[in-house]
Order: sequence, then C-alpha cells, then structure tokens
Amino acid sequence: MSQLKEKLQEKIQAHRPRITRLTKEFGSVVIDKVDIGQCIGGARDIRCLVTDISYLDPQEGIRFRGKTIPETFEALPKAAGSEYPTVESFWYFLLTGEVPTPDQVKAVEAEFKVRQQVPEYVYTALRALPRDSHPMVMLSVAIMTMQKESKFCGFYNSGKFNKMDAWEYVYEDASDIVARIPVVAAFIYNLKYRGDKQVAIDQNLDMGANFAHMIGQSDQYKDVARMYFILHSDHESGNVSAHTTHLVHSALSDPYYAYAAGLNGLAGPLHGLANQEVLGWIMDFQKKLNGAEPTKENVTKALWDTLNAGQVVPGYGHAVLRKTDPRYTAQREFCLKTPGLKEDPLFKLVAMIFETAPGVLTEHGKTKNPWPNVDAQSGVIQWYYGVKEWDFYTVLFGVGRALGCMANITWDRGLGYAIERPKSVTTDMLEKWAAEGGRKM
Ligand code: HAX
Repeated sequence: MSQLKEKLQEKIQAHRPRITRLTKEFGSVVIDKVDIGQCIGGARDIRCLVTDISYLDPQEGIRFRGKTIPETFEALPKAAGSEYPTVESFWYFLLTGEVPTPDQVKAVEAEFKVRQQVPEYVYTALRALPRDSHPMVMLSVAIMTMQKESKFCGFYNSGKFNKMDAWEYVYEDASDIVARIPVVAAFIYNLKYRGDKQVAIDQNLDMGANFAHMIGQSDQYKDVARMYFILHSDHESGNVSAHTTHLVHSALSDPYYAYAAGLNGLAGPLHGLANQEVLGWIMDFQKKLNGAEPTKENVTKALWDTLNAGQVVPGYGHAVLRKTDPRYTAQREFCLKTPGLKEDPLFKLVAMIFETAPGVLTEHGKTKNPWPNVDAQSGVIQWYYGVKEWDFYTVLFGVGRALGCMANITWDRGLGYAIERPKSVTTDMLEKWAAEGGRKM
C-alpha cells in the first residue's frame, strides 16, 4: 500500500465513528428548513450534503481543508524552482487534510508516473470521433472509454464486495483518473489544434509541468497549469460537476461513470463552459469595436446590450458567493505580478470589465451577486500564453475538477454514504401547502 493510501486509511478509520455517532444518536436533529422557492429554485442553499474536502463561505470564498487559497499555496511544498506547489502535493492535501512532506510528495509523483500511462485504445477512440466534436465531448468519451479498467467495478463483480473495503478500489480508480486526465487533455489539444502532433510524457516532470510540455508550452506555463488545476479543483460539493459525480457514484457506479457524468455537467454554460463564453464575449466585443479603444462607456454599452438581449454576462454571478471570487483574485494577482501579462490589452480589458460590470449588474437588479467568478479571468491567462482555442478552456477546468470530485467520492465510499434519493412533490401539493401556509407535518 502506498504511503498516501496508508495515511488515507488511517484518516478514514478515525473518521468513521463520527459519522456512525451522528447518524445513530443525532439523526433526527433538524438543521435546515426547505421552502417552496428552494424546491422550484434549484435546491439553493439547502444544507443536505456533507464533505470535509472544502467549504465555500459566501463572503470569504473557498477554503480547501480549512485553508484559504493564499494559505494553501503558502503551506504546500513547492515545485522545484517555482513558488507554486505541485498538483501532486495538493492531491495529498485534499485527500488527507495534511500538508505533505517533500518526501511524501515525491512518493505521490512516483505513483502518478506509473498511473499516468493512458491505454492506446483511448487514443484510437478519440481519433475516431469527428474532429469538430467539442473537446469536452472528447474528454468525457475518453473517461468513459477507460471504464473497462475500473478496479472498483472489478471488485464489485468479484463476489467479494464489501462496504468497508470499497473505498480502496475507488481510491485506485480516482488516482488513475487524476494521473491520466492531463495526459488525455494534452492529447485532445494536440489532436484538435496541432494537427495530431503528439508529444510523449516527460517522466521527470510533475503533473503541471508535464502538461505544459505535452502541449508545447513554455517553462512559464508550468506554473499556469499548476495554479489553474489547483484553483479549479473543488468548490464544496453542491456545484453541478461535484454533485453529479457524487450522485452518480452514490449508485455505486464506478469513478469513470461518475466523473464522465460530472464532466458533462461541467460542460454547461452556466457552469464550467462559462470560461469559454467569457472569451467568446470579449472577442465579439472587440470585433464590434472595429479597432477603436475599449472605454468604460463602450464596455458599459456592451454589457447592457447583453443584458437587454436576455443573456447572462458570463463570468459574473454565483449561486453561493456574494463577493469577488478569490479564485478570480488569485488569477488576477498572477497577471499583475507577471511582466508582459499586466500590460496585455486583453488583461486591461478584463480589468475594465471588472470595474464596470458589478455596477451595471447591480443597476440591472437581478443577480444576487454582481461580482466576478473564477471564469472571468482564467481565459486571459491562457490566451496570453498562446492557448487561444477557447473551446478548450473547459477541458482545463475538467482536469482540475477531477482532483476535487475524485477526492470526494473516495471519502464518500470511505464513510459509506448512502445512495442519494431526495423526495419530489407535485405542483398541486405545493399549491395546497401554499394555501395552508405550510405543510402539516
Ligand atoms: N448576468 C445576467 N443575469 C444574471 C447573472 C449574470 N452574470 N447572474 C445571475 N443573473 C440572473 C439570473 O439569470 C436570474 O435571473 P432570472 O430571475 O430571470 O432567472 C437572477 O439573476 C437571479 O440569479 P442568482 O440567484 O443571482 O444566480 P443563480 O444562483 O440563479 O445562478 C449563475 C448562478 C452562476 C448560474 C449565474 O450567476 C450566471 O448565469 N452567471 C453567468 C454564467 C457564469 O459565469 N457561470 C459560471 C459560474 C461559476 C462556475 O460555476 N464556474 O464553473
């Protein structure tokens, strides 16, 4: 058993009695109410999911295992010659809640080197798809194609399946998916945009650095990849991709089925596809400018044109957050400290939208949160480094999100969480309860 798996075993065993006690002794303690608005309005704010991997505070933003983004970056061991941690060290931290030592990080890196070999049939399947398929379709297909490798599924079918050990097989699949997904993403990038000019894995590089290498990027992009994958990893478990992954896995569908489903949710424009939409919106705006300088006035007009056309301003608003997303801030700070990037016209335009959009959205009066989310800033960095194919941006999100979704379902099995099955009601029932001033219990 690897060091990480051993540590995880220890943590899961220590945690199990807490869940047993809560269920057995305190199962009927009420923690929330549900109103008709929440039933119709996407179950917003109903506290009915449990995760210790991350927590999203509406004002403060995300904490991974209790740490803010700056605290996380500060605490974790750094990649050689970089001020950013490796994705491998972050994976250890997400899974266990402990900051790994440099040796523990090395062990995960070595484990990933073995796991990251993608079976050739995945590439054959991807090459057989129409080349103009959306890259998120390709990523989802690639994950589904590998389902036949599932160790969890093998364990389930072995006749020896039991609830106590099931997490170990989820861990195996989860680690395989996390180690392979950047390699698959690089293959898709090269297949779609670089004439199928493929680049072999460099065994000496950590995950972020190897991704940069495989898509033909500069040394500087290694940190972009590390930062990007970590920032996009987890946002507690109610968001569409994490919740879908959790829901599908709750039926004991294996991690391949579960994450392919999560990716399909991530591909929605109100969720992960928003990063592609942001770049599309900016490019449209620039085209309409026809060479003129962007100003606060013409940005304001473009925002109102979008709103008056009944569309959303991509990259702004959030279902939970009520302040600027600290994932936005972390990326903005990366831009501000990177010579060249902070003078880049696209960055300047995004900064101007940041100055303008919250006021416009507040005046528009609909959104509960007029502030930017993670997707408002991320495309600018990719564009600056030459990853200009913006329909690929959600794939980058999907690589990062795998870390959170896979850590979560490993713990779901470790703690034996139940199959998810909320109760539905009819409109007639809602109308009856509305007339009666509430449901009689
Ligand atoms: N532009 C225009 N209108 C917006 C808006 C925006 N950016 N954000 C919210 N609204 C509107 C909603 O569409 C809704 O209108 P209706 O009453 O007509 O339905 C109203 O304001 C209230 O919405 P809300 O309660 O503030 O927000 P929701 O929880 O319903 O939705 C969304 C949250 C993120 C989906 C929403 O803010 C949105 O569509 N934003 C733009 C798309 C985007 O950036 N998505 C990425 C979010 C981060 C993420 O998940 N990344 O993966």
